[in-house]
Amino acid sequence: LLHRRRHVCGEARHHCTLMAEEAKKLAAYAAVDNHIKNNQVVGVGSGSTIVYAVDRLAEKVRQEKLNIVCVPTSFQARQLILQNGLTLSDLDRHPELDVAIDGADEVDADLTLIKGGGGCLAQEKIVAGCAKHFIVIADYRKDSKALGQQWKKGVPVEVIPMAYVPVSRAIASRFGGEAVLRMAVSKAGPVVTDNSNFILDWKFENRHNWTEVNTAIKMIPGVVETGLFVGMAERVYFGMEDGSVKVR
Ligand code: ABF
Repeated sequence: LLHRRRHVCGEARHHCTLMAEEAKKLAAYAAVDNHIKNNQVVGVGSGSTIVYAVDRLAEKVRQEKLNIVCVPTSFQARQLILQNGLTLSDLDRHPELDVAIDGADEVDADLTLIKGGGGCLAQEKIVAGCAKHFIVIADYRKDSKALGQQWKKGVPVEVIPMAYVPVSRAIASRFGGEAVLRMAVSKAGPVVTDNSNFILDWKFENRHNWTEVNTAIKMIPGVVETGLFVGMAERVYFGMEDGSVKVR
């Protein structure tokens, strides 16, 4: 039965049971219902969980005739906004957002996030940084006491292509572990971000002070952004296996 209920969702990298999909939807709907109000500028995240949030947002806009402007965090988010008939904008026209909603790969007890498992992180961090409130939506598998306990693929780091080898060496020599160039599923070449950069996945071995590590990695020449979101998330909605929503 479990086998039959398995399906591929969002991106090819994800194989989730139906339960996880339902949990994503629960979290997304709760966040939109609690945080979206009329006349807001809303940052729209990337990934598979945000798809449910945009569905709900579009439904609310239609039913309640809300005036909402959306700023995307990726090409995928831009397409979602357009496909759902929502109003598309950008940071030129709306550099201050009321709220940004986005998914995450892992959330620890301090609301520090790992993001970028799906390849989007730099634009996500920019948009979240412009928002008065940054709200995260996730299923129960992302809920963690300490980073690395749930998400085993490491911290994504977006790098300028010519710098990926020196950046990888610098991260490993300074913080241990290894920082591996992310390859496309086809293995034909590296994953290329929306900003035409590469991604290193830093598989760390120890517990770290994430504020310090994030700052130090960002200082390495060639690093564009890290997938560590420290002190940014205001609230996280987890859709749980039992059908409840946990808010942290
Ligand atoms: C993006 O989507 C990424 O930053 C994060 O890695 C991912 C979460 O995806 P999903 O909702 O599919 O788990 O926001």
